[in-house]
Amino acid sequence: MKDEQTPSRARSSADFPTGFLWGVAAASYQVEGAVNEDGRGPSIWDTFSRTPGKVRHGHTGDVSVDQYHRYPEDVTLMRQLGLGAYRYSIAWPRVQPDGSGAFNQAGFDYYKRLSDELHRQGIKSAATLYHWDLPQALEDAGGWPERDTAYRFAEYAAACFAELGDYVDMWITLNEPWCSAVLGYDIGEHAPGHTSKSKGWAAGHHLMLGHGLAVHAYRSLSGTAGQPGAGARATAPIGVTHNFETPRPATLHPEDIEAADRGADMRTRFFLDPMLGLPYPERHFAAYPEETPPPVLEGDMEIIATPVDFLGLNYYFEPVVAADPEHPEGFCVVDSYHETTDMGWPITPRGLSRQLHWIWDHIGGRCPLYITENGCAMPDDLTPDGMRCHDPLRVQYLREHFSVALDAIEEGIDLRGYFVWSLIDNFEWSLGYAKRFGLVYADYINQRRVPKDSYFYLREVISGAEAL
Ligand code: IFM
Repeated sequence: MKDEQTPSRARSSADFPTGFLWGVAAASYQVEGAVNEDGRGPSIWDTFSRTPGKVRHGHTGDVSVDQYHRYPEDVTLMRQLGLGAYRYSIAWPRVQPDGSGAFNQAGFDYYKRLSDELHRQGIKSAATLYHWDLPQALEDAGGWPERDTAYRFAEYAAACFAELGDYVDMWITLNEPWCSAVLGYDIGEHAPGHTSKSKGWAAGHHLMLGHGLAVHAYRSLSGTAGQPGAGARATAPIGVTHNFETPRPATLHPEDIEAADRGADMRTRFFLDPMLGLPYPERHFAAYPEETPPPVLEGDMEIIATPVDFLGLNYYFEPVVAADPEHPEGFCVVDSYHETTDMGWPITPRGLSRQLHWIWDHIGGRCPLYITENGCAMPDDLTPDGMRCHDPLRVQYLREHFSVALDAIEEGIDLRGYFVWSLIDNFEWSLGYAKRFGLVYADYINQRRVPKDSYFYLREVISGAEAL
């Protein structure tokens, strides 16, 4: 096995297949700001971030990097970087303030302006429909643990396909439904902050049901006058983005190998297996007999299994797990020897290789993959003159992960693109602005953007001038 920190032999972006898509990713609540403008309704993250003690330093996404107003400058930074695509998310409460009923044209218009600007500068528009900002009114009605939220999501998705179908080049239904379900409803670290395992499972099921209904609606677009979606094209590929975990066993003892396998149950199999027509991982539910398993109705699993055009993977690190008889599922996460990022996450580029192979084998190669997020938070600072930001650790992190991605392609995995998280530093959820993931440094006082060394590194990689 290759050492974690050792990059493979030096190659360049020219070694990636023709058409390989280089992009950056971001999410509405993390970058847009303008939370009270042009008819946007409140989301669960507006509520959560205003609740004392939920977000570090009481930070909110009220302004963030103000991309709602400054998107032309940000798109220019993307073009100068040589990017092929921008993966952003549509704020549901911007286009449908209450999550049901009336739509808000001004909200759609913002995403049309953004897409027009991207296209004008030669960049594809990749829209995620749900990156965690549920309209507050839907949460007040029970949120994702309620089945109706899945139907509301499908209705919202159909409206986006109809309005934005001519503007979007790639659709992603959900971003990391594990986070929405588990961090939001089971652990409570994210909005809306509930702590119930049964609610987490119900939320996960309804998120994936909403995903399936949305893909189904997309597939049914006929353009026939009078039908929902009339006039919209349905030619752009559609998929979903997950943050799977495929843990590494701490040792090669059978108990640890079994522990690592169980570590993939909730994080990976729960969200992936139903997409493949397989049942939920029952042994996960069996470990918590006092909880209520997901409320699956007849036909749900078939809807969730509606085929997608691609699968998006967000990869940041590979956890190490060991057997733990005290834990209901028999495993626990243990410390690893790796260096860590500013999030405390181990730097494990070879884990990306293992995950790509795990997923590719598990899905039997049935659709292409994209890395829809990868990147790292580092303790970045501007130089004393305020003109530069040296981030050698991010450059090294990216170099190692790019190289592994290329290895995976050469090993036969159909990986079509790579989106770095993120263009600019932004609101990192419950950690507020304390963590910087950007290729560009954000000065939150004056909204100045300062490209970091990693920005110039990526520019050279994409142009082929720099080895990976
Ligand atoms: O900032 C998040 C993003 O919203 C979802 N994926 C992980 C990123 C870093 O934590």
